Amino acid sequence: ANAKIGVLVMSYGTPESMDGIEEYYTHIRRGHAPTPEQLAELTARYDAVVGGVFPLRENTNRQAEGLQEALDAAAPGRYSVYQGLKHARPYIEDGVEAMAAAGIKQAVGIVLAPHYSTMSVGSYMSRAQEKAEQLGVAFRAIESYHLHPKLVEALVKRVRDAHAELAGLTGEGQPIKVLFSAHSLPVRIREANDPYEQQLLDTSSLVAEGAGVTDWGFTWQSAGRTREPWLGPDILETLKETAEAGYKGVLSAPIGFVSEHLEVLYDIDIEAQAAAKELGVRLVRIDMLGTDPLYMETLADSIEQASRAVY
Ligand code: FEC
Repeated sequence: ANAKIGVLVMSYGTPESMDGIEEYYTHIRRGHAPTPEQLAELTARYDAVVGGVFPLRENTNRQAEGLQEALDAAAPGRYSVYQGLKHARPYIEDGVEAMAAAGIKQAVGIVLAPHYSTMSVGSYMSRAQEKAEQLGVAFRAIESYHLHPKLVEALVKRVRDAHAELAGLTGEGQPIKVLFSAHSLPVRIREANDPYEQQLLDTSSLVAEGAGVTDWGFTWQSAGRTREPWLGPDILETLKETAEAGYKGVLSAPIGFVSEHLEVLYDIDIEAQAAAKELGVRLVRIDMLGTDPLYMETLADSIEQASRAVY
């Protein structure tokens, strides 16, 4: 029972360089290469925010290191952290292989995204589970941690701070709307009673309550470019309605994400920001969690609880 426990920390993954965008996009599309137009469009989005550097990789590396430190503080020597990415190297399967090669027999998996959907966390976990089974590693999945008190506390602080900043910009007495958001998914997740939407609403309402915010809503962002219907309304639509209702300030709280990457730096900071400007509305975004100790402790606590239950 005292053997080392492997911790597979999983994240979305990002290309390593501009040359890697096509391979990455093909992986996201389950082996179907994008058309030249699609590739050019995605490349332009990366160019607009990162100009050759992909912040998600560095952010995930830092979070994995921060988690190792938090685990070492809680239980010295007991856990060893490995990375596994959904759409880039080291892939989820590579992470499980690295653990097995190090002689690890018991593992816990956690995703750097707090809310569960069959199409998000569920698909990370089934890939990890399958590889672990092949290699004889016991694997326990942590499905969500969206109501962990420390996660909520970290988000409450960010909403409070950004709300105060925005109130300073819009001026005394101007109405401010807080818009929580997360990555949209195809509407068909509803057929399987997927908990994703409810979990996101639960986090939003706890954070709003903690921050003393009563005027808030939830909206989707970053819907994929496919032919099937995705969950809406999209943040660009919601921004327009909010402006039309007379709001002068919007606080963007993308609580489905935990670090700065394309879906935040482009979809919120460039695209939604431009739309807000056009509408005459001030838009301020909360800081992302990154390696906030409260977030690292959220992950470490969840891992400790899960591993104590089985190992
Ligand atoms: O910074 C970066 O390089 C990566 C940013 C990034 C994050 C992210 C998170 C999520 N996604 C989720 C679901 C989908 C589904 C499709 C899809 C497509 C893309 C494309 C890019 C992309 N995603 Fe992503 N996602 C990020 C980036 N995502 C680029 C391809 C171009 C496009 O459609 O915009 C559609 C797949 C298909 O075509 O069938 C579905 C979910 C999350 C949040 C949870 C998580 O982090 O796992 C859900 C970050």
